[in-house]
Amino acid sequence: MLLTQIPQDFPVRRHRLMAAHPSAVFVLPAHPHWIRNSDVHHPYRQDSCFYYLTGFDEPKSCVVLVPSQTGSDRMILFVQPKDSEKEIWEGERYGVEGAKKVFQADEAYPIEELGSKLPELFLGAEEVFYRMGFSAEMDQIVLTALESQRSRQGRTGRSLLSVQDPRGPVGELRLYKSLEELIALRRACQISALAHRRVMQEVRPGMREFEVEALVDYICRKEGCQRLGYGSIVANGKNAACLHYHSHRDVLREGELLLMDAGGEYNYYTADITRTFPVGRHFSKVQAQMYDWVLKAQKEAIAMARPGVTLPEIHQRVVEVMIEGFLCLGLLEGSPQEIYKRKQFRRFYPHSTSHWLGMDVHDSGLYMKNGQPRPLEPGMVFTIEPGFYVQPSDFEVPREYQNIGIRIEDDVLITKTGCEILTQGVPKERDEIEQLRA
Ligand SMILES: [Mn+2]
Repeated sequence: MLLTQIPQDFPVRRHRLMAAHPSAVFVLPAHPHWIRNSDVHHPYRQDSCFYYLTGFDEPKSCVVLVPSQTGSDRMILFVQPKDSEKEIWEGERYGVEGAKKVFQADEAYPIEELGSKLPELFLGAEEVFYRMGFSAEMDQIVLTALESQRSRQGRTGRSLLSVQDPRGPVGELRLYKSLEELIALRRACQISALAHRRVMQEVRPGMREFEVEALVDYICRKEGCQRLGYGSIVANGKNAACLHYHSHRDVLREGELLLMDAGGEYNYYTADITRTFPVGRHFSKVQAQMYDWVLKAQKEAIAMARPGVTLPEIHQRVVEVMIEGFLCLGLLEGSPQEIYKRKQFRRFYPHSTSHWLGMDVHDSGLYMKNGQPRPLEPGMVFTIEPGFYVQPSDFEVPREYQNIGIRIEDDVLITKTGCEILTQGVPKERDEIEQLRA
């Protein structure tokens, strides 16, 4: 079903971007539609930066943002033209007219005309934002246009065009979530929390990991998510020690823990939640001990999240708590300072604690600014996800600790005074989880 109108957020974002770069031209192609085999494609999802600026979700298109001397920047959309024959197969298109009428493009052309129109659009610009290496075909079009423009512009005394990655400036905008974005993100988080909760209630020994994967996918979509924001991780027992585990063919066994990392995507914004719970009714004693250290680290990290603090500071505190846990359980020996300095904690906690979250699960935005970790500011959203993993190959660990991987992950929004946990709706206290499992 085609839209007849889109929200005003999109033009507002474009104006903000162009106001920050008044002599730049932005060229952002749509995400390629990857082929799975022969003429069958993978499901399509628009590139996040492209969507953020346009709201346009068709493949084989390109947006060009052009400054103007009068101060009113222009959007030119290159799109797939209407084609009744092709639309029978691929679905209805907006076409050139729809690009102008619905998406408020100042001009729109068939995508085939990009190469011939681009040189004139570069006229008067001082820099071009284009992601070099996007695709051989697109690189060729942009490079040819740049070269033709450079050869003309050289004699005018104007600077030659430099090329930069648009994900820098667009990512900077995306890092601070607007009220409209937060509505979508909150919804994604609520739905995903509900899905985690239900999965926690429904999982039974003997189910397959991919069955659980289908269940979380179903609940998220049933509740209004268009898709999941990333490939879920559903890992029983020792599989949880593999951080990006995806084969999902194993069977859930009584007595082991299930780690599920999954998040629904709502209107292009995704949640990112991990919970670890017993496949049976209860945590074993060792599982509970390990779980409590992860939970303690996670809570301390959340308590630290407020404006001015940095992600490395939060990570450091998490690592300190986890080292205390590894020492307490007798899994490591020595002084905490030495273990920290030699990074020996990485044997059981090999990843970092946080990443930005938004349209992409690992969202855009620089982690460092002027060579320093950037202080958190209101509007930033990120994950807090400490873990504790015993690798199956780590035979030096006592037997009862083997085959266990635990992670607890929530999403937080930095507010003026602290943070708001967006994924409150899913329990992480052991007794609450065991209640659901009963
Ligand atoms: Mn995550």
